[in-house]
This record gives sequence, structure tokens and C-alpha cells, in this order.
Amino acid sequence: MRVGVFGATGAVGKELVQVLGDRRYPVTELRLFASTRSAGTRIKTPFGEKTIEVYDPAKPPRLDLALLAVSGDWSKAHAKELVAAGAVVVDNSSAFRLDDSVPLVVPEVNAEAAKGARLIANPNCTTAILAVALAPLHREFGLKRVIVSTYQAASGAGAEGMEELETGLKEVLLNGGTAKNNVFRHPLPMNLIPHIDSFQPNGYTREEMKVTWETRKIMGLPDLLVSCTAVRVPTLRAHAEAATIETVKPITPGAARAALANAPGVKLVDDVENALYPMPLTASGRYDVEAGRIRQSLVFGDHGIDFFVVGDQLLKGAALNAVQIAEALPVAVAA
Ligand code: 11C
Repeated sequence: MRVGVFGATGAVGKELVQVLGDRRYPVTELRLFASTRSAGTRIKTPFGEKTIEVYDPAKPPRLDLALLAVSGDWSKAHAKELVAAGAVVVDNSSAFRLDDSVPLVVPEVNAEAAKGARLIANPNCTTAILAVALAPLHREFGLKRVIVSTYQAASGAGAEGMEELETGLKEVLLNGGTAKNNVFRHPLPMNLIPHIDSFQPNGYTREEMKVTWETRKIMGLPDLLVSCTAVRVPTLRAHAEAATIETVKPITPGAARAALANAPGVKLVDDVENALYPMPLTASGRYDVEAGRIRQSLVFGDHGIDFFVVGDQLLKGAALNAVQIAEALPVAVAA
């Protein structure tokens, strides 16, 4: 496969290249694209050293697979050009996620939706991580309502977000100073920020509404009741989510554990006696999403559970999911 990674110098772009190598995706030629700022830079990859190129819309490259980790505006402007030039495009931005003609895919949940498509949207990271755990519970018990609060890592704001957190922590802890903020609305060290993306007219943020809109589309449940409170926390690269679900059929913690233990992409970590539960430190760098702290809901009784799920935002929340989509596709080699 001739593969192009767009936004190759960003946090997700770098992970895309690494995941392609780690999973031995059949790459015969890898091309890396980024902004003019990085043009000409040589980068070591699992496929040898590569030079960063600048995309020229007048001459779209001949690719079989294009993985986009760029802005929504860039994707809107160029994704279809790349498709027209022969590539199957997996887009990590929100540009096409709610477009009815574009599948939005988490392979463990709805891989079949990608069949035959040449442009596929990769979901919001918070949504993808949650969907991996919701799907097996829905299959067995039926979902009625989902209420989720998130604890989202700095990596959700890209390499700049991670750098701002690390620099801010050093300033506060080593120099006794004050953390500066540019990427985040407020300083993140020693803080929590209940504001990710812009506020919508209904008082929810766009990040929170993405969890509602995208979960419905991925799960094929257009009327599912989903409410989210999204919070940025000073962790580096794994998003954590506390979920309460109400189910159609009765559910017990034991039955939920069994469903999650057998689910693809989920690692059950639920042994409270030994203080084992999902955490950003243990989920970081891992492909599987950790699920645990499963208990009967005090609100929905025998038709509900509470649980905690944590996934690597850059992997299952972005790069891994995109590569899994590519793996699920019979990508036709461009003529
Ligand atoms: C964050 N979830 O943590 C966001 C980043 O819809 O692709 C991903 C935004 C998106 O800031």
C-alpha cells in the first residue's frame, strides 16, 4: 500500500506512523505531509527515514490510503481531492463525522459501516473510547440512557497541549511560579477545566455534544439519550470517563463484567480489593480501553450500572482507531 500521513508532525500524526509500523500494516511506500514549517525535515520511521513534504493540491499524490490528522478545514478542502486521486481516506477531524454519506467508524462496534466507502470519519477520541465499552453492554442489555463525565488529558489538545502542561507543571513545582496558558483557557496544572471546545446555545460544549451526536451515529441509535460533562484534567495522554447507563433489560455488575471481559478492545480491570481499576497511567500506551469500577446503579437499580473507562487518547482515541479502520477495509490499489 502507498500510504500518506497528513499532519505527520503532530501528536496524532506521529502515533499514526508508529501504529502502522507496530501493526505491520503492509506499507510499500510511506509519504509524510505537514505544514511548510516542517517541510524538508527528515524523520525516522519504522519504514526508514522520510522527508516531510508539503501537499500540493494541484498535484495530489498517488496513494492507496491517506490518513488525515489535520484540521477540519484542511480536511474539508482536500479530503475529496485525495479520494478523487485514488486514495481511501480516513479523516481524524470532525469535518465529515455527521455527514450521512460518510461512515463514522469504531471497528469493534460498526466495522461493517466502512464497507465500500472511500472516505471514512474517525470519531472524537472521548466518543471512541466510550463506544468500545458501550457496544458490548448494548448488545446484551440494550441501552436506554447514558450519562458520562469525562476527565480528559492534555493530549486532546495535541502536542502543544501536552507541552503546555509539562512546562506549566515544571514552572509550578520546580520554580514555585505560575503556569502560563495559551492552548487551554486557564492554567491546567493543579486545576480542572470544565470547558473543552466552544459553548453551544444549549449550554453544553461542542465536545460534550460530539459525545451525544457521534455515539448515536456509531451505535446506530439515533434516539439514544446521552448527556456528557467534559472536563480537562492535568494528565498527559489518556482520557478517563465515569459512565452511568440505564438499560432495557435487567443488568448486574457480574453480567456487565462478563460482557466487557469478552469484548474486543476492552481490558477488564476491576479488582477493587487489590486496588485495581482503570487509570490513565496504566491505560497510556496501550491499545485496549480499560473498564472497571462496575457497580449497580443507585439511581436506575437493577436496570443500570455505573462504571469507569480509560483509553489512550492518541491510540484508541485517534491513531489506532484510524489504522484499525484501514485494516478492516479491502483498500483497492489505485490504478
Ligand atoms: C479533546 N476530544 O480532548 C478532544 C480532542 O473531535 O477530534 C479531539 C477533538 C475531535 O480536546
